[in-house]
Amino acid sequence: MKTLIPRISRKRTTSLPTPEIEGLLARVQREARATSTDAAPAAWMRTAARACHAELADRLHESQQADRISGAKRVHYLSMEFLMGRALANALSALELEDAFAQAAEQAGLRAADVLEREPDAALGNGGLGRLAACFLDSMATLGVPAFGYGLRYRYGMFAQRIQDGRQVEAPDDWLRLGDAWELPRPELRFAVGFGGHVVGDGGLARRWVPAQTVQAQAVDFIVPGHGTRRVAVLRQWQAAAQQPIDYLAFSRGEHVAAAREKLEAESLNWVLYPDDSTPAGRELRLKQEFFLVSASLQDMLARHLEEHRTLDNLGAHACVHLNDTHPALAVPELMRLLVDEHGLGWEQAWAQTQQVVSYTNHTLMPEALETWPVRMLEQLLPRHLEIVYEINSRFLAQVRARFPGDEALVRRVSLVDEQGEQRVRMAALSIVASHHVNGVSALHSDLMVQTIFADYARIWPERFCNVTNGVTPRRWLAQANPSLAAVLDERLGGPGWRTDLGRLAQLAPLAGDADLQAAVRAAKRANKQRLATLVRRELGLVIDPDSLFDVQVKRIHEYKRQLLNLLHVVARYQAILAQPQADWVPRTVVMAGKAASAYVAAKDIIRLAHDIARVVNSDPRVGERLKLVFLPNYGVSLAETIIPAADLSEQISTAGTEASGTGNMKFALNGALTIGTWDGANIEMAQAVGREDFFIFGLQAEQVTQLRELGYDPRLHYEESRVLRRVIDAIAQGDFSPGEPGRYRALVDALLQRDSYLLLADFHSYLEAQAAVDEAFRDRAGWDAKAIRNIAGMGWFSSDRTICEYARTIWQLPT
Ligand code: NBG
Repeated sequence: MKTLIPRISRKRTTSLPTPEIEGLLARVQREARATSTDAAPAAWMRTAARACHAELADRLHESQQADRISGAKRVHYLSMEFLMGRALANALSALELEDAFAQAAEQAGLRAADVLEREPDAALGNGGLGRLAACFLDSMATLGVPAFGYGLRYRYGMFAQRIQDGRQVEAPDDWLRLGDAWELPRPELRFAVGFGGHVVGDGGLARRWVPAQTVQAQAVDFIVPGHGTRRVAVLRQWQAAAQQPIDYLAFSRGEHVAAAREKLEAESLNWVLYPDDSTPAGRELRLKQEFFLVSASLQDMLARHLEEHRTLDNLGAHACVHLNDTHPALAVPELMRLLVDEHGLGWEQAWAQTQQVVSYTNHTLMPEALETWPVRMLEQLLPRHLEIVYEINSRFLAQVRARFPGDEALVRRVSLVDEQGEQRVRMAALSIVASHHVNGVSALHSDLMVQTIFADYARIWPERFCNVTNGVTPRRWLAQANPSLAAVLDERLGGPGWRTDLGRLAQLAPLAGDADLQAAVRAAKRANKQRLATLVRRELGLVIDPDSLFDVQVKRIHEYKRQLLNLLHVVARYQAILAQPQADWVPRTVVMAGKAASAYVAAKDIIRLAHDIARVVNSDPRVGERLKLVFLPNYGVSLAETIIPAADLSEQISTAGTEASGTGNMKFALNGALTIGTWDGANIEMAQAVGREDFFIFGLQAEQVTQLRELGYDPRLHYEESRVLRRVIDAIAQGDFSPGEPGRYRALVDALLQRDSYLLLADFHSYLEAQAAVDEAFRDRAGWDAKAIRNIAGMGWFSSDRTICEYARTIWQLPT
């Protein structure tokens, strides 16, 4: 049989038999040929996705079969967000088909990259928390941890960000418009989820909830391939559907819209991620989403457990339920309800099982992010759950009173119900009380967590709290995003094994001075910078110099992450260049990207300011190539995959004590960027792993931040003392960057001078000094390359494989 598929020697032995690969690629070619040239890359993308998916579905079946037979303990990772990004490149890589695919595409006159780019991102998350969940699924599959991710199938994920006249405009992200070849519908997995109604009972602890409204939860699976293994994990996403698709009677009366009311109401649960919660309707929808996720997931888990074990007495020995932040905390009362009311367990027995299965990760210390729900709202939407929360609370508070007699202030602080003002249920408290382990996501964050927000609980249960520092998957964030560097590593580390054993990167450290290695790493970086420059030119029509220092800050826009501090530096540098045009400047391209929450005014002002500064700086002929500022719209996983490998410098500049961990910081260093950062989150552990000499650390440390705030911080002092700072702030305040509207940044500047809640002014000079040190280091190319290599070498520990091993051992207590 004549085939168009070239015979390729793959570096690793593939687990797919050759005829299947050929069949897969032949099918792609056949279908793609049948379409017009214009549609060819998109057709290739969809066909390749379908073909990979068929293979992954077989592997899913195998993995699940194996777990059933072995009676394995499974992890159920509940998360409102999974920021998966694109799937095809990852699947091809897991199936070891990348080279074959690229060559076949080439034969058809296409570039593989153009085909892969046609896939829309599954942007079902906001930022770090959602992307962490995605990295975890990749690692669980790769390590063979039996795992289900549970999430919602958002119809429109995170909004798409457009920039109009320098301002963020949100648009729905219609990522499913072409259908999704990766979805595996599971029509047999349907569960009813109730809302509202009332509770009936006879005074006993088991009662019966009679919901006023019921929707169907329908499972749709997304298969997550493991790398170097046939194992896969599954992300099970719930789709809500009405009990009855249409109201037939209403329809017959000609009331067509009314006939679809129930359907619309049910489906609205799946429309968007995080609906705007500034309105009561928005908040209620969010609460419904959270409950919908946990109820469907737990019913699915219990049904499987019963099928395999016939009893729920041993649930804790076979199941872990992990709460990714408090968003799925309703899992606690829902599991209790299912066990007590539906399955007839006694309260104590049910509570013992619940405590054996539940664990919880906290992802932020920001007090405003600690979730609470009004009792009134729970009463209406989830009356039985509120009763259960009260029962858990009264038993818990009785324990507290017994152990700390007379300390009513403590009782008030730790109660699951906040009684100050409108009564509200504290979701973190609910999660902690039910969990066997509660972890933070970096060493500093976990320490601060038990010293501050959870201090009282840590006093009651010190043994419950622990740390598991975050990590990222090297498959997506190095092997796939940075093939040039990956090739260098394959050569220097004796093959591709580092992809699943990232600790091997340490072997590079002694080679940091090797001129050949330096040249290879530098060439890879140069190619990535060129790729980014091409993208910037295409997107923004702006020419940037790939030989300038690429200084990058990409992440959600938030005041605590201090993108504004970055901008203050850009303005200071701009003014300095104008003042000393003859000085020997290291040319810089500052790249920023990130989305602001739609109701977050200050964050949106920062985006606008970045655009105003960029317009002035980039068009000033006196500056020329010495400084450029670029804001790339619509930041997401795919854009990150292009930007991060191209960075020379990674900006991780949060106020110390505010960034729980960061994971972008790890991705940058892994790709050979040097970090300018504060002593915060995982920056600390990274600096320790790499060596402080190869890190640009600046600013106040967390303790100093606390002290300064206690003493009373006055930002004006810094403004008055520093001429440089004054000129920067005055320029913004008087409209140098917004000449048509000088008062545009009044609010931003006032907030800085009056409160400066995140201590930008206090850290400004230290930041400028660190930036000057960066320039100096960059002048010495060999020295810089050596630092970059030592950064890469130090990142082995920051693989999410290591993170998942720690969770598996210490928290989930899986057999090793
Ligand atoms: C974020 C933190 C990051 C951290 C990620 C993942 C939330 C609530 N928190 O610092 O801000 O890296 O979680 O743990 O999104």
